[in-house]
Amino acid sequence: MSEQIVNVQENKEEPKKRIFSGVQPSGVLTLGNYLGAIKNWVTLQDDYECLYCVVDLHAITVRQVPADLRKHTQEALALYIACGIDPEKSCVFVQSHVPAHAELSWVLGCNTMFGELSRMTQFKDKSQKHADNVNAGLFTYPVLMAADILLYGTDLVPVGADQKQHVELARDIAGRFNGVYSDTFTVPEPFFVKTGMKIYSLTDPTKKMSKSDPNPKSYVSIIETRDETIKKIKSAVTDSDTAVRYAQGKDGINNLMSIYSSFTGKGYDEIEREFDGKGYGEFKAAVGEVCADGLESVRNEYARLVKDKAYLEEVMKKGADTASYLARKTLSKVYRKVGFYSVK
Ligand code: ATP
Ligand code: LTN
Repeated sequence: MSEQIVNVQENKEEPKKRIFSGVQPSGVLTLGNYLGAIKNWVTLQDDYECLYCVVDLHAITVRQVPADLRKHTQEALALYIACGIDPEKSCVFVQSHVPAHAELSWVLGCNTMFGELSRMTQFKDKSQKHADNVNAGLFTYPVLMAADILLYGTDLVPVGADQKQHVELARDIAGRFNGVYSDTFTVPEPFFVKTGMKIYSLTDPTKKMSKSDPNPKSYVSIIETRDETIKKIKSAVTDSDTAVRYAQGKDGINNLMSIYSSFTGKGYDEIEREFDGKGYGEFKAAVGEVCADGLESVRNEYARLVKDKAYLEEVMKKGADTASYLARKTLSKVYRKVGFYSVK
């Protein structure tokens, strides 16, 4: 493949740092994914060389309905673009389209200790949640994630706090491999764009808002209708107090204040003043409005894009070409270093 068709490549004069991140197509993306991840990815595109992946290989660590997985993969890609990721600036692709992820994952797995993987809290959480399907993939999930990151010489990995342990493991694996086989991988840094940006479930505000939650009332989907969003926020679980205040024990209100703040840019003091003497009903209606308004352009753009399958597939193909080119270079180096026999 020629260098010209690769839009993400090492710029020899002014090297930009490289970023890699991904979301699993395990459901319809939520307000949590938007505010906690994708919205931040958009702002990084000009200053970094970004690769944004739809990590479908990771998604099958939990049982998926095949037709839904296919649909959610296409939807996730359309949503990345609808949220403002520009495929001309960033490499947008689907993980299973680049076989090097699975290939590197095997080699890295042979350089990762059982004990290290046993300590991963996401494995412990997910194996409790899916006790009937504690499969080997769920256990080796972080190795595949390390492969995603290390294949591209990634400098920074923008993720939510829940993924910090996985990025640290990727660093440990890279460091160990470099020690044994000589310098091969860039050791990545986790990159938390906005601390505290965690959105909680609307039905249980002590739990993270999650796209795989079986109760759709617990999350705001980025693409549901305006009325649905307003209705869900209106019925969000709060407390028996009446004052709109950010305080300990008021998880539901704190969560709504954080959502309101993200869309309006207002601080908590200002929000408290704005709703002084007004009840929860009025506050919830206002949060619903700003949230529905804030997502409107994404919704509209998504509705247009999702119908354009030809365009989405073109983006997928171009992204996979770019990513494959970069990934192959790393994989060949790794294969050589570990001693795999190569024939010209
Ligand atoms: P699942 O429900 O399948 O476990 P999820 O909705 O929790 O998935 P992921 O695909 O695991 O989402 O995460 C994608 C990105 O979105 C990660 O960077 C993660 O930190 C971020 N993210 C997910 N949920 C939230 C949330 N509620 N608040 C803030 N960020 C979130
Ligand atoms: N495990 C991540 C998704 C993910 C990822 C990655 C994020 C898979 N591979 C590489 C950053 C870099 C999650 O569940 N949020």
